Amino acid sequence: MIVVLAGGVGAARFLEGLVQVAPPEEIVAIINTGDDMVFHGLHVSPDIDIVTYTLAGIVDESQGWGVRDDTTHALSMLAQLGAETWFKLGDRDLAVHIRRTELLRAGWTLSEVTDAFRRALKVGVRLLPMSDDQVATEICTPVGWLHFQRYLVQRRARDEVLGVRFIGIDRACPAPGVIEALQQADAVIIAPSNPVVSVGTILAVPGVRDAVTSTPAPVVAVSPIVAGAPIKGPAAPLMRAVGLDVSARGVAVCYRGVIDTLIIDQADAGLADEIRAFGMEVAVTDTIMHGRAAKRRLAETALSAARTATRRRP
Ligand code: FO1
Repeated sequence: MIVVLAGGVGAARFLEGLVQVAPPEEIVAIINTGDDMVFHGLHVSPDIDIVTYTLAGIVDESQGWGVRDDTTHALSMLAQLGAETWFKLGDRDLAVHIRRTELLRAGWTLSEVTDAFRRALKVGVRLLPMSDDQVATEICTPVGWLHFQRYLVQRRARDEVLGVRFIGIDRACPAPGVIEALQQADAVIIAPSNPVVSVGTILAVPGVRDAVTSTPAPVVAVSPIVAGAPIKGPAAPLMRAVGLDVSARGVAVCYRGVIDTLIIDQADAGLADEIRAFGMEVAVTDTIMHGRAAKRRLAETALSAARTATRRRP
């Protein structure tokens, strides 16, 4: 079993490669839910949906989120009725949120809903929310604490980042299957997702960091930072805010003691020795996932790094 710690778009693309080289039913993705938010009274789980739609082959690839060729009639009507519509929810996407909210209100857990939806959309990979309990990632800015989606989408990441917190994390339990998957894994791969918010949130769920550090499986991470910049998203100000360098070196510092091997891009090959000195192995490859073949190659590299890894965690 291969267990992947997953945020949104980067993780979804990595998983698209992984399903080309490993049977989907042998892959489990543990997905960040700190980005979840209620819009129009509906529970939206962006990272779960991004991964589900991508693996179902229905994602809007140009955005990385939402459903391909979706329409926005409901959103136009909502705007006319005075609702806030900065978060662009397409009509098909809305159907998912309506059904999710309906099932949650009927007493289903987020894990149960996520599993039902991935089966309905014929996704073979098992998808586990990091927790069934509510956790909200908030960003401290000069205008106050903002929910991650308000910071990223509504205000377009324009505010200075002064800090990050995960509301509800202390009381959150790992979702059923999360700890077991990590304990029984043959390999754990940290996808090229934001190390501070996506992966950082998953690792902050009580019990998860310990399960990753103590798993007998090799733990490999793919750096989402290439040549000093994130491939996508607001990792740079968030990394800086928590005192990390925006570089593959900063990613290594963040994952020190958690991983055995860091996969970095060819553009960062010059940092390899410095990163090895942090107590991890380094594999250098092309990490930019343009196209199906590039995704497959990165997944192959991650699996081969896992096969050859020696335990470097304390
Ligand atoms: N990101 C945006 O930049 N603008 C949007 O309007 C937006 C809508 C949206 C709707 C559903 C969904 O699942 C994701 C959506 N995203 C949007 C992406 C998302 O907010 C972030 O990329 C993730 O939270 C980061 O992982």
